[in-house]
Amino acid sequence: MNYSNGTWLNAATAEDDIKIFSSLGDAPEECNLCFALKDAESGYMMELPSPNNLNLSMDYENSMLNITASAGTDARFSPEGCISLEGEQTDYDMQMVLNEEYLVTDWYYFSTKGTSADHAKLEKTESGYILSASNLKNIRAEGYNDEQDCFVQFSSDSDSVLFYEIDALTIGVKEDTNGDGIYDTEIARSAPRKKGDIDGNTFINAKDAASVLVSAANSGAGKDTGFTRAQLADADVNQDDAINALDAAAILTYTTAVGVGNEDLSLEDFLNQ
Ligand SMILES: [Ca+2]
Ligand SMILES: [Ca+2]
Repeated sequence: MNYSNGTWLNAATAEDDIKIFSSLGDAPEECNLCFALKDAESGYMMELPSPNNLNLSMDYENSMLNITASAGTDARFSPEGCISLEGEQTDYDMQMVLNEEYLVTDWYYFSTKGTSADHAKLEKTESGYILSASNLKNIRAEGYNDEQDCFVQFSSDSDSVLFYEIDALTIGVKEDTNGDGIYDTEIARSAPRKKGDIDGNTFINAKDAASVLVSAANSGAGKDTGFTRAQLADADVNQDDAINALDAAAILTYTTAVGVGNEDLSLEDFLNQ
């Protein structure tokens, strides 16, 4: 469990043996606590005595599962493709990277990010990924492979949703409205990616600029950017490989230009003027 290139030095010798070691980095935040596990086909859980920052990875033969949480108390991994988390009003990011023969969609990478949850579970099924959580407000999900990257953001009042593939570029989100276990009602789908449209609602506006500023501030303070890979790509509107106030300013001046009568002006054309 947890990433390390030095696992072979710390091989566990029996199925119930767990070797604990740490990988060394130049700074304290680069030092990982690692666990060498003999039995790589079992589920594993980690319980913490009190809510804490978590960043855990589990390598299975067919998948790499990852959880990050701001206030997690219990994290579980299953080799069947299931990640679950308990915590106290925790923000979370659950990711799955799957080998080709194990895929259920066109995307080998799939992640969901949410906030303020006491429990959350992401499960791979034959029809897609099911996310169950105590709070499904403001959920972001992303799937990608080497060719395409798709991203969807939505809120739901239900207990769980199904993410499924509409086509290789489109994630659909369905609710089970009558609780019969069949996800029947589409509530959101990903839009084609557009630079500057950070929340993916097809409009480029001041809200997108504000989120770029928040993300840049987080990054400057050494925190997670809060953006998915697709959002990071769309946030760098001036394409200088940095996400900062210049990008936010470019979005704002563009929205102003559109607002004063240049409705058909694209962000790309605006920046090239
Ligand atoms: Ca937008
Ligand atoms: Ca930039």
